[in-house]
Amino acid sequence: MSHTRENPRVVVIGAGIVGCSLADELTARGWTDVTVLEQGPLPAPGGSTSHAPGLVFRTSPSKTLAEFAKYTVEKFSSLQVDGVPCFDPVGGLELATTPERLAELHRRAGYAASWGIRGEIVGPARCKELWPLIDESIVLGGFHTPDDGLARALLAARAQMERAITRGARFLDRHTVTGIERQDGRVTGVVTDRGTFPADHVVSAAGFWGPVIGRMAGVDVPLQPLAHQYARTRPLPELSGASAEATRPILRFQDRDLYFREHADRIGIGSYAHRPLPVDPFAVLPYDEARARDMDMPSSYPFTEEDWAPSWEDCRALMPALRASEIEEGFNGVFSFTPDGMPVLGEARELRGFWLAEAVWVTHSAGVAKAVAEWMVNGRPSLDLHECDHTRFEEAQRSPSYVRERGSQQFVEVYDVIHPLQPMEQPRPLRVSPFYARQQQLGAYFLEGGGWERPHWYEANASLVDALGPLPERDAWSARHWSPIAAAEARATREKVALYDMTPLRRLEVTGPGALDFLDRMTTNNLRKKPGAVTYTLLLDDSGGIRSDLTVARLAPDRFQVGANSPADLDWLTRHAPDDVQIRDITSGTCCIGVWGPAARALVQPLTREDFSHEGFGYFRAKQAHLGHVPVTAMRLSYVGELGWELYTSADLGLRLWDTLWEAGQELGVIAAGRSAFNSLRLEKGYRAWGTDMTDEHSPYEAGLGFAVRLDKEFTGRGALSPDITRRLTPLLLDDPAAVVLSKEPVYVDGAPAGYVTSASYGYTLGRCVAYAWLPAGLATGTGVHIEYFGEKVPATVAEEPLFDPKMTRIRR
Ligand code: FAD
Ligand code: THG
Repeated sequence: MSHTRENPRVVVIGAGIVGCSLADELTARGWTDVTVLEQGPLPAPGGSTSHAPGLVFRTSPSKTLAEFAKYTVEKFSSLQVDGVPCFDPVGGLELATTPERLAELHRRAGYAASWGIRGEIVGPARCKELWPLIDESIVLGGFHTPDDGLARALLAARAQMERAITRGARFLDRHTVTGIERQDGRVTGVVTDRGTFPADHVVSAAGFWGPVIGRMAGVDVPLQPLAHQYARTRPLPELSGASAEATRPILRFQDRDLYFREHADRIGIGSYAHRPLPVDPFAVLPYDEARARDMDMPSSYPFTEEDWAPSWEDCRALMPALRASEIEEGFNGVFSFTPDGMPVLGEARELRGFWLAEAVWVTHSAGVAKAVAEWMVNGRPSLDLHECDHTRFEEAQRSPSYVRERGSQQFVEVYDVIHPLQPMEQPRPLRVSPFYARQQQLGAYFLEGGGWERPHWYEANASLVDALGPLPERDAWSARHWSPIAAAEARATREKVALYDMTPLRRLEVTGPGALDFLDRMTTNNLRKKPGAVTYTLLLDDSGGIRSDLTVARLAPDRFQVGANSPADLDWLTRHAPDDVQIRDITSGTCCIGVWGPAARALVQPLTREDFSHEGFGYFRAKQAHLGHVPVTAMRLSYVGELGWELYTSADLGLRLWDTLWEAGQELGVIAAGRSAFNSLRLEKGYRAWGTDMTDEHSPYEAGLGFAVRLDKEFTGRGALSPDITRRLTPLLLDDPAAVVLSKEPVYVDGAPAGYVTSASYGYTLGRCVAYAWLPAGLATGTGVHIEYFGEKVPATVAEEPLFDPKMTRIRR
């Protein structure tokens, strides 16, 4: 097979910053047969890179994006063209003019500390010192990041292109890709207006043209191009004599959706304040036609004055010197927005050998290129990319209207203060479980995840709050998308019984004569058990990183139900499955209720002839049963750490199942409970959430999941495992019973940042906030640490797991 050859033929589509960087990273790894095809003229072919002002702010709530940006800065700092460096470390400054923004800047300072980015909160006087043109009387404070700065995007593209060429790459401009050739589900070549290029791997680095290239390949590229305004002032007398391109930090004024940089004696200003201006990528003009119509380039549309006017007033309020100035030139420049604001990366599900490196900012470009090159060459990137993997989107999140609506919303929200639990507003509701009508009747407070409406608590339980006694007061931020009702629901689950809608939990059906061997080889735990067994097991990659944690129920000799996490699990298993194994995602056609609490057995047993006693239906066992009229698959396990079952049935019978359980539970005091209580209960039990607490960057031993690894069998990733660890997913309890943190806050050991919080929730049973954090291994139980929350140092103590019910007496009875 040609694609497995030592030096495979790679065609990269697009010579923007991403394509150039990718050619450099691939050739650096020994893949030197790289052809970059570009429709426009080099070195400024007319895509988004050709007019990017190149601001690089590295801080992000996403660790992965921060890592991409750190690498970009590091790499561009080492590159120059004709003596001009490709990165200018002028620093970054974000301004707050409202108390909410100042709080947000503290939070951002926390992300920076968590991800290893230098930065500090500064007062208005220091802001003025850093940017003398601002009116500091409207500024409450700023976040200064001295190592951020300006990327010279076109120069960096050129430097990387030239280096790639010295290693054997070729760049062909004025070649427009018109088709993708394929055979037997694999890409074989790229068709252009000037001939066909055979290829073993093809990468779409076509920027906002991604959907156009995608259509040629039969591959979904969920991004929406939108125009964004950028303008330059006339020369300002205040800046006259400036010889350098820029000396002051790149500047953000998020309260007005604006950013600023110097262009010698002019100021460049970008705005996200205007209405979304979506662009149809299929209707973008070719380079020469755009030029003929007086456009600078295909990605640059005429400046719409009316959209700019309010922002110009905001600019002048911030920088009074601008009152005497004017805009000299401006344009509406196009780039990509995705439904969740993250890039779209990875090998296409639909076509082997066809890769995506799409929706990438200049800021993240080199980091993305490195990760994609590693992925192609080594089979695996060295960073956790699950937030960027194109397989993350659910079927329901791939429609063009979804991508357009969500992409536009990302534009609108780009600088907004977003709470970690804040749900999207549109399109909703998209996916609902069969119990939706009942949930509405009970006053469910819905948040959204994966397109699903998910109850976080039910107003119907408000009357239970009084009996709890006083709860600690919450600050305004942690009180958002939270209710004391969650505490009451947690209590009711520990003391009585509650129904949890587990429908969004991903379910795969794996069948066929090879199913057992396949699942056993793919995962870490022993699956060679009789039908009726359920096993908690891990999916590792070749390097021993955790791709997912699963429950595998053997329902029949050749039929398994797998409880999984993201859509990437389906993709990963499907990719590796032999011909005698079939894998089907059954989530949408089925539903699930978790019935948990000490009274769970008393609720369920009278409804069925099957034996649901402890002896007759052991922990981590599965059975088929009828509950009233409803056939269910029951599994005795519980993510909340209480006695009970997950009950699965087909979607059509879901409502009937809910009503049956609800009626039977009335005399037991059954309630419906939501995810807020659920998350609290699972953290008290120490049950990890994949993607949040651990990813493929972590080994099972680091994550505290060594108990699910059986070294006496063969499985993917086994050879790379080592029990020696340097970091550990560490349980913390906050010392002050009234304190809370949320997630991603930095953790300080001996006064220095040593790690970050992954998940946190108030533990209502424990009377303390529980936080899990990645910290150096070997911190003894009882060690005191600090978690930084809004700039405050909150004391916490390393705890011993499990924090709740260590003897499992509540589950195994
Ligand atoms: P592009 O640069 O668009 O490259 C894609 C290339 O593919 C193009 O050259 C195109 O001609 C080529 N191509 C497309 N179709 C075909 C085909 N069929 N055949 C052959 N070639 C094809 N980012 C930041 O990080 N910081 C900023 O401050 C910043 N400011 C911005 C300001 C504005 C006004 C705009 C518009 C964008 C800004 N961005 C910024 C975003 C950034 O510019 C883009 O995200 C980035 O340049 C995308 O790079 P790319 O290589 O993916 O795409
Ligand atoms: N239910 C089902 N499948 C799932 C989940 C679920 N798959 C994905 C995700 N959630 C997996 N996560 C967990 C985490 C912990 C447990 C179950 C699923 C659990 N652990 C026990 C423990 O750690 O003590 C038992 C482990 C064992 O006995 O091996 O219960 O919620 N269906």
